Amino acid sequence: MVDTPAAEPSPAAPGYDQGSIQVLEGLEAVRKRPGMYIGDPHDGTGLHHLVWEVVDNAVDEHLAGYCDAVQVTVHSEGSITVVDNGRGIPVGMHAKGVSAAEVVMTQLHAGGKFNSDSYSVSAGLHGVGVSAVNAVSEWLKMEIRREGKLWFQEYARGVPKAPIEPIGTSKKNGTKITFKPDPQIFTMTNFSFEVLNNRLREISFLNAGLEVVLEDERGEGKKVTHKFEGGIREFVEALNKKKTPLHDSVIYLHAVKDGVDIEIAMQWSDSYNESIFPYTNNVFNRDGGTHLTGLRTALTRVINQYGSREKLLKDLKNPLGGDDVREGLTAIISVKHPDPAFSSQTKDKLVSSEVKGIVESVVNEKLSQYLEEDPKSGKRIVEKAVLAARAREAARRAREMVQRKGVLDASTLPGKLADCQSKDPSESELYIVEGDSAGGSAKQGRDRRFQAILPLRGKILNVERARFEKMLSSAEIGTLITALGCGVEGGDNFDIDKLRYHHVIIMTDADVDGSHIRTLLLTFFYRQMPKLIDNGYLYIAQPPLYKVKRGKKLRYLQDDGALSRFLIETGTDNVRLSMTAGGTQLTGEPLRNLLKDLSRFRLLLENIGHRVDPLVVEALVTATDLAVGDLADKAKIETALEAIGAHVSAKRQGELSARIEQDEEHDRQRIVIETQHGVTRRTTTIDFDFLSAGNVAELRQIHQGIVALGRPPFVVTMLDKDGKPTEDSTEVPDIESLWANIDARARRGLGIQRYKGLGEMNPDELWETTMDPEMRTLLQVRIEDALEAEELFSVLMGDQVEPRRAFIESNALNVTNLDI
Ligand code: 0RA
Repeated sequence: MVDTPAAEPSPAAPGYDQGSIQVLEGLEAVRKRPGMYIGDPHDGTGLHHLVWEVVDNAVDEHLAGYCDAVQVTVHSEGSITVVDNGRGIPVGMHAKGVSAAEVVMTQLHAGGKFNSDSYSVSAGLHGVGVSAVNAVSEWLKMEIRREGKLWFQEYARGVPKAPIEPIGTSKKNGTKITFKPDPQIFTMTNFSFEVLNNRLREISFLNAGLEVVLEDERGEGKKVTHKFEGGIREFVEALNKKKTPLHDSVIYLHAVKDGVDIEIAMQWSDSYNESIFPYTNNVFNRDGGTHLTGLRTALTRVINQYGSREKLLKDLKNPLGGDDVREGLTAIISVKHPDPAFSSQTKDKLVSSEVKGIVESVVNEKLSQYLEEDPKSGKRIVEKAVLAARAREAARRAREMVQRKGVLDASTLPGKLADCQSKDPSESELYIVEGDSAGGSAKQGRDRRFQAILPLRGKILNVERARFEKMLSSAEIGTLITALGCGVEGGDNFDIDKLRYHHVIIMTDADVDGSHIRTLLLTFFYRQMPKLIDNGYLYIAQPPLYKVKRGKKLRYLQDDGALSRFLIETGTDNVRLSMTAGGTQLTGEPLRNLLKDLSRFRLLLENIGHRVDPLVVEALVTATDLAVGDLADKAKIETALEAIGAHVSAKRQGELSARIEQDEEHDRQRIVIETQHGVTRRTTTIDFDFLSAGNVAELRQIHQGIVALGRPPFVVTMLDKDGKPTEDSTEVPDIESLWANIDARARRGLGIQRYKGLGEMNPDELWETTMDPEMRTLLQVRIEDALEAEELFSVLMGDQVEPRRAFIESNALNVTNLDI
């Protein structure tokens, strides 16, 4: 909550008046209803949206011709940095002694006031600007390089801590924003590398020459750079990487007409799918719109014209249809429009009517020209369309055949299906199970009144790459369609009312093969029965990863996180922690919180350790209180260096040397510490950036909590049933050993089994953990956000296998936690 400043002006930001009260009201509105402004704060959409809002501003700078590099860095404690080399947010004084930058950062929709560039994407999905990001950030730090200076300002929950001020000099230009999404607002605070990377890659494809870097400081650390001089041409090449193109070079059309910039890249391959991705101002339009319609209309016309002129259509009774012309086509159409109109706030569909005609005339003219100039490619493209027209005719006949055979209706249920007794879809469930052995256990363990089991053997056909008829002829898919009873989209006879189960549950192993099969099934449903997903009928089962046994008591745990919580829980049960020096004693919840803090401390240090020497950082946060401001003070730096040296040499042998350099931009010193331990040499730079980082602040905060407990050694004492101390008591020398002691205590007498697959569970276990509606966890599959589902899905399916798996593992079409 933001304090109301009306009665008493905040000392940090003097001069509050009517205007600033309105500002606070605006920011407060965002904090109260974050969903309305930045998207759902609980499922990751809102969280990632914060990044897009800032990145979009950088892209605007690029579109205006001032920025060619953007870097996004995910920090390990939950904050994120976006740096660009654009013009920098204007810093001049605006009305009432407030800088323009502060207005941009605190007033909703303020960006446009200072910006008259013609194309803008920063209207964003919800069109609120970076001030919304600021409002929902626990803290935000902003550095602006502009007019020869480096300007700095910091905010807490949208409120400036002090006016913007120049803190150094710089010859560069640009903006750097670091923010920490507020955990009071976001329950989902974990940035997904995949989600960030996919969108950032897409942004760099859509903006030729813009370099976009994503760095992930969590875990082992990752860094990827995207830069495509060829822009959407390279996008199409990437989409077609695993396909066989019919012509070598991607067809590229570009024109600016009536203030609208149109770019189209296309290439036909021997595949059977149409993949046209329409964008407006860098935003994907999942439902297409006037640009897509214009392109389709013109394509059909140009290719028919060219085909008949070249006498390539002689054998056909009818002209080529749109579907024929587009079979195997991969295309990007990217429109930059100064004032586009959309059907909805989420920009699913472009409705600006003039765009259709503009696109048509561009394609009519330029594609005809292309085909004239490259007749070899032209001929191949037409021949492919002719084949498609013939195949379509054959397919119609084939479909009539299969329909007669009954694959598409449920009159004859497949033998592999163990159906349930109920005929009421609303209470019936179908488990699609990987492998016959798990299928066997599921059949024995189920409640046959309402649960049906369909075991699938091996990998189902990859439906993305196959023609409809071929797919139907695959036994596994045919069985599945028959069991579901509702037909498929491509069969023209899909009927959701005929679906026999309202819970269709995919149950696969938690390994690589299992995730691949799950991906293939999701693709199948996504392509052939999207309504099943729309209606919320598709689920993913969540078998547990661990079985934990103590005596006769059994627990099942979902994942590694659950195991570690369980160990803390049991390890602190009936335990008391006390200081020998007297005073503090901890039991129960406070003790558990201490252990959670300790585990967080270790995790943060471990993460930092991938880049710098963690022992130096530990020394910095535990043995000094060096702050950003102290970097201008030689004496304070010397004192801190001594303390760091002492801490490090007390912990291990090795060399340590330090030097002090000048950090011009921030008008401060920078401490560079070189350490050598065994064969590892490391450099740790302690500077403005390092000391302002969120992880250093959090490490310090946790450490202070621990210091407040009192001095080691500690005593861990077991308590009896009545909470009375027993004889069983151990002294631990320091806080690190406390962790080991509790962990060992927790594991004593426990049998921990890690399941490798469903096959390891007997029917009872499978029922109890994964199938019993009272106990199980199910993930509901949703297609909500166009960007994160449809488009990425298609992009990945045509692409390499690895990222495809990773996508499904980390977001499985925006899977949300349903039960429990
Ligand atoms: C307002 C006006 C101008 C640029 C920006 C805002 C701006 C905002 C952000 C946010 C992240 N990076 C950014 N870069 C620029 C126009 C500046 C001018 O006219 O000089």
